[in-house]
Amino acid sequence: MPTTTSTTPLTFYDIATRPPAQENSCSPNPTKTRLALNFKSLPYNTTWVPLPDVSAVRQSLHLPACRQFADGSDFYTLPILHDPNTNTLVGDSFDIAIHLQNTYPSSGHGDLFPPQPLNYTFPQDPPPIVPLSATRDTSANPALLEPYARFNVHVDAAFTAHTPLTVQGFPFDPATEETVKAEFVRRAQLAGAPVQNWADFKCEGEYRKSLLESFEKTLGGLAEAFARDGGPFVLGERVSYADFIVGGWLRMFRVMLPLEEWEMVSGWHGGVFGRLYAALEVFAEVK
Ligand SMILES: N[C@@H](CCC(=O)N[C@@H](CS)C(=O)NCC(=O)O)C(=O)O
Repeated sequence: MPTTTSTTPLTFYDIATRPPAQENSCSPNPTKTRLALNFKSLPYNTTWVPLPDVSAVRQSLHLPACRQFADGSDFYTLPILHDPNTNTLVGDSFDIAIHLQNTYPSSGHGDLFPPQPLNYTFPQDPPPIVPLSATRDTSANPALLEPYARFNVHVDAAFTAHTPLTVQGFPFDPATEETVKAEFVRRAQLAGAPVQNWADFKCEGEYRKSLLESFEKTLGGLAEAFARDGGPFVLGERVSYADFIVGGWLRMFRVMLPLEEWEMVSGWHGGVFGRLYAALEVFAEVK
């Protein structure tokens, strides 16, 4: 049984998508945080931030950027967590999970980081597309936390390589849709991509087919981690932050892929990812 705490509610900053958030919120790194907060059964409120306001909100909290764009300029991101019980602000999903574990070690379902090897490796050198923040503090227990940190980088790389499949399914908040589309085009241009407008992100025909094949193959390597103890989680029946790392990305693909493709993904490799997604539902409540 999860234990409950009498803490003051925390504030969790997530990216606003098309309402209702319960159906459409799907940013992978904030989702990792939501799963961890729900696992810990902590009281919290969500502050939904429109995507064009993320920079201003993060800067108003005096949190440095933990990513950079292709031209080296700062890329301000969410999630952010404010914990009034410790007077702490944390601005990276992995750092947040460590904060929750250190501050509330036995809350909710207990240990987010049980010892496990987590050997999955993305086949190419993972490019630092979605880096961990430089401030992550694994020093409390490097032997325990480094495998999770490494798994986070490799899983991020595996899914990020296949995000062109999702772009056209982005659940835009109608209030900011045009601004956000223009911003995504600007970022792609900074990275040297030959795009002039939103329609140029289309991923269709042979390109889509080959990317789906690559995605299936890539997920095959990751599926092995879940096969070892029979699933649905990496540690069999015991959920851990490793499952939330993958779950954050599965949520994005579930929301953004056409339904028939999501059903394909859920069924690949003996249904490992469909079973994981279903087993994580209990931690996925959007509040
Ligand atoms: N290393 C950071 C990366 C955070 C990140 O990349 N967040 C994305 C959403 S998944 C974001 O805030 N994007 C804002 C934008 O695209 O403007 C973490 O794990 O928290």
